[in-house]
Amino acid sequence: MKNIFLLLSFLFITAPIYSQELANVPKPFGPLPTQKQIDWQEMEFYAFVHFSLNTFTNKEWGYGDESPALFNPTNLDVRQWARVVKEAGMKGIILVAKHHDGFCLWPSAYTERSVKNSPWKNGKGDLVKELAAACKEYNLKLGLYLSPWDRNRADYGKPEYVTYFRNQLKELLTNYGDVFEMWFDGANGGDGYYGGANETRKINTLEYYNWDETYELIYKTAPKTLVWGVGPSEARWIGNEEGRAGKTNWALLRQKDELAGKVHYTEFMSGHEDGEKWVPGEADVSIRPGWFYHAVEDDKVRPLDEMVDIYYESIGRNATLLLNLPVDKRGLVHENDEARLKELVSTIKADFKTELLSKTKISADNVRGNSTAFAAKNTSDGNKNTYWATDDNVKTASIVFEFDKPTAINRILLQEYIALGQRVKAFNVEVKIDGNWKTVANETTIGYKRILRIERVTASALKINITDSKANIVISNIQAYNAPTFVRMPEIQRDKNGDVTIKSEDGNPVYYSLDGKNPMKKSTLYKGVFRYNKAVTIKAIAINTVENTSSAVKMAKYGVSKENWKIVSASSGDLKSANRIIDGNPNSDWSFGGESNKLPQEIIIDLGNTLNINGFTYIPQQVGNNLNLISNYEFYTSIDSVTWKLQSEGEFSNIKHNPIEQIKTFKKDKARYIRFVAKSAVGKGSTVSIAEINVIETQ
Ligand code: FUL
Repeated sequence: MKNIFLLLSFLFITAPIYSQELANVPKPFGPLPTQKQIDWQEMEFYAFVHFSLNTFTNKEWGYGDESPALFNPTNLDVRQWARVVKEAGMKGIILVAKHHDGFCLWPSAYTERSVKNSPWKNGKGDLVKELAAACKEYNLKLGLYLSPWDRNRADYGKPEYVTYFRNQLKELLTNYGDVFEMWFDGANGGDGYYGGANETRKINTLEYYNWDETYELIYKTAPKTLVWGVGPSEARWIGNEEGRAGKTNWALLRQKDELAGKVHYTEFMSGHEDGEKWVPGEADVSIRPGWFYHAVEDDKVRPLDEMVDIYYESIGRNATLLLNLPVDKRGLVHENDEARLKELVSTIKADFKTELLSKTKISADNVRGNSTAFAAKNTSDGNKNTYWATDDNVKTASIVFEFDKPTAINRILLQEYIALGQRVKAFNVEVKIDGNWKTVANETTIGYKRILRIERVTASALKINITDSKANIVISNIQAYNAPTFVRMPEIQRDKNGDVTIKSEDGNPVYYSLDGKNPMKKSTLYKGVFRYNKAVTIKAIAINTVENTSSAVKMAKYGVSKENWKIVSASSGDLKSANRIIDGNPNSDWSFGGESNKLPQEIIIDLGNTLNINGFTYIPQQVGNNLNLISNYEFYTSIDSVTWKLQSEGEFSNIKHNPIEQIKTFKKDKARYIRFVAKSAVGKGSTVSIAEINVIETQ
């Protein structure tokens, strides 16, 4: 009885205060996220797995005619994938259930092109099911990728294929428990097997799939699933396959324009300030250059420096990070990839070890209704549902954090309370040093999360000035850290003659080795350009002498230098500048073809000596916006430049969105001359460009 009385009096006294504050809650502004989108955004970091027939055929895109019998992992262990992902703090795994070649990792009732016709588990396996179970065990969410493009199906391009596609969608969304994200890749149309037709088929993606209807089906079947990619999706591609969002990054998109084909994908990096829908960005990137596993990339796992930058430029720029781990032929995440992931995670953990603002004195020059419910200190209470808010129409305001004593900081993390919309258009950061305010950052959007890396300063106070906002300010979290100094790896370059230059940040001393062993401080100190024209693996580290810390090891692998190489002829283009394709510098390129020189076009190079080679690499143009990329090629060798032998031909798959070094291998042969033919280009034009051509030498 007494308790009831107490409760009633409590309600009576407190209710008016709460209702007043509730009534004063800032009004939502602009397009808003759904709860599903908020939950998804809070996942922040999750994995992608590309593992299919391509893993066994060593391709990035299958043509569609590969036999399911090739799918034969020797040691497949999805629990290993889940463990690696869990240990990295990622929250889920998106599995490529069907890539462009049409092979299905689950025994689909609608096709024979699946695991059921592979030797794996005698055709009794179901990889999607196994992974769903492993995700459950490790408390990870499962997502699935179903390629709309199918280079195998005879009916691709006809209405029947859309029915097939939807049937498969239903299978995936009903048989494997909750699917947190459904991934529809944009690559669609082109040449393929198509049931033996071996032809080029183009479709209008937006019309062909009737996405409105397809989405209805998805939501009816699986309302918890967030749909990514093409159609009226709930999350967008970030516009590159490098995992980098724009510094300015709105979670909004003019999706109507996009669906009308009026938005170029490069706009996805920043979204649209005036977008009419909440369509946040997801940054996808592979831990290696390719999406599928290729043994030649075992030593090309992205360096730690790059991985750390990716983290800060995706999660730190209001995007989620979808990191691909290409499972190898055994059916495991490769140890090199796991090791790099561990390095990344320990770097990030160290960066965010001790939060520095929660013990400061916090004040703001405007607090909504002067109410504690919206106080400045809410940005530092560890509660994601409380926030600092300003009065209506107050779109500029400052929040100040005063330290007890001067404190070193170099990371600042900010979060808007996105349930009420994304508002901030511009802000800057000031620090107080020896009594004077100094501006250390000038930025634009915040969104769900923004992390700034600034030069380390020792400050007695920190001030964030919101200088422009779409509506009043609503910020839920502000933190600061003092991350350990990250020593960046040195850059290694070797030119045509074999002259090696190594550069480091801030002139940090560099130690290197030429014997493949990891360099240490006892290794050779780099004192300036040196010549090394034989085949070599150069490894180098930079040392921060103040803190006595080292960078990660930078590795550069070279064949015999190109000092004896000569351009013999080219079917078009300026011959003199063609030397740029053998100058050892991937940032200089040369173009040929063009309006009056339709493809195919070719170039012949004299290697100066007869070499044993078993492959070549083509580095496409790296610098610029509209890269002139070769999509199909032929590669010949000759000893006398009279008789030529075709060593390799085919496509540079996915080069448009991932213009990485293309590595093609073939059976060892002697070659003095090489002839590289550009058969077709990405896009409409016929100008093609080469940054560098290399050969792979062997004994
Ligand atoms: C691309 C695809 O074409 C690649 O093969 C890969 O699946 C990547 C994630 O998306 O557009």
